Amino acid sequence: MGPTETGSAPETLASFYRTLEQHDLQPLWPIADQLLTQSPQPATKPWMWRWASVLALAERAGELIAIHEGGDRRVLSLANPGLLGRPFATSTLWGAVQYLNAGEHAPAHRHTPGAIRFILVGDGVYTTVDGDACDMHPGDLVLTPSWNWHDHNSSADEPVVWFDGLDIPTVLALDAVFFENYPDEKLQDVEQEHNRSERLYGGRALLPLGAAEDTHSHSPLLVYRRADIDAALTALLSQGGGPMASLEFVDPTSGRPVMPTMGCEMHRLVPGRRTRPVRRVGSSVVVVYKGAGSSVISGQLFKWNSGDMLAIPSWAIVEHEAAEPTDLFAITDAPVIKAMGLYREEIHETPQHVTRVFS
Ligand code: GTQ
Ligand code: FE2
Repeated sequence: MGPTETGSAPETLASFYRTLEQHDLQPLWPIADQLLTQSPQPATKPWMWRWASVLALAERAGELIAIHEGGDRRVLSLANPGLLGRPFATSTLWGAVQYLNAGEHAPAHRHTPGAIRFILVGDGVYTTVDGDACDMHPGDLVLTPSWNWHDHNSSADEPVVWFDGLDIPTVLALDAVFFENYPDEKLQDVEQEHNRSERLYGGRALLPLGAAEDTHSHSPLLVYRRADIDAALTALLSQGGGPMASLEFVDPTSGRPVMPTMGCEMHRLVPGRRTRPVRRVGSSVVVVYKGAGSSVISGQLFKWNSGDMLAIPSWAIVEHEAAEPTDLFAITDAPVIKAMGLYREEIHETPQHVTRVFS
């Protein structure tokens, strides 16, 4: 027998709900519209971390914290205020600044979360990735994919600073985190000449025979150089004309994203031209590699300069406008969203109304 037209008595319902709770059950009907929202409602807030303050605090960490204190990495993570104190830039992405003093070494370990390094300041560091020493220079991208051993080594006479992007929140949500220190917390032996992956896979459409059929979950090319990135952006921009030329870093053997869980992009903005408002499913973290300008994210204006870092939540409407020649580096969770068949994007015609200014 079904319920009556007038509904069940409030006391009866209240008692029923208590009983459900005691049985570890929850009714859908009171929460349906919070779960199945018309569109994504991210907890991630549009946010910005200013280079000047991040760098000053990283320098302070360089004075106060020895490399071996905690995790063997001197890293400040971007903690999005929307994420309740969790150390994540967005709901799916870890963004951080890593600071290595002159002559320091960060011993080897490996973990299932994958990482990228985008070098910001300084020269004279290499990261050894499963035995392959990858030299790092400003504007280069270096991959340390899932479960690859990695240690960072400085022979510089000044500190080196880079941006770390990892898929930690995603791998955590999937309960797939594993971690292991290298035996005796040492550095890896470097097998041979540096930059092996680059010599084999870099910069040319010429691959070792069979490489394109090899099955691997990430790019075998581990370094992407600033000069190549710059040339690719210049070529793209001269074809498209702007306001923005965008490229994706890919696995040269497959054309796929560099990692299954994280995408890397570079965008060049033409000064004085505003990009069309666009929103996409999936979040990203943007690093202003060089330049100055502003972005409107969900109606909020962010004025940025070189080194500033931004969190862009899923489905937030985004527009950029540079005041001088600008290159934006970004990590995204797009490979996950796309693999799951969840990708959507919307391009809008009219600029957003700015309702707030980030400060
Ligand atoms: O350099 O190995 O930002 O393991 C977070 C976790 C950097 C690293 C991070 C890490 C590393
Ligand atoms: Fe690591």
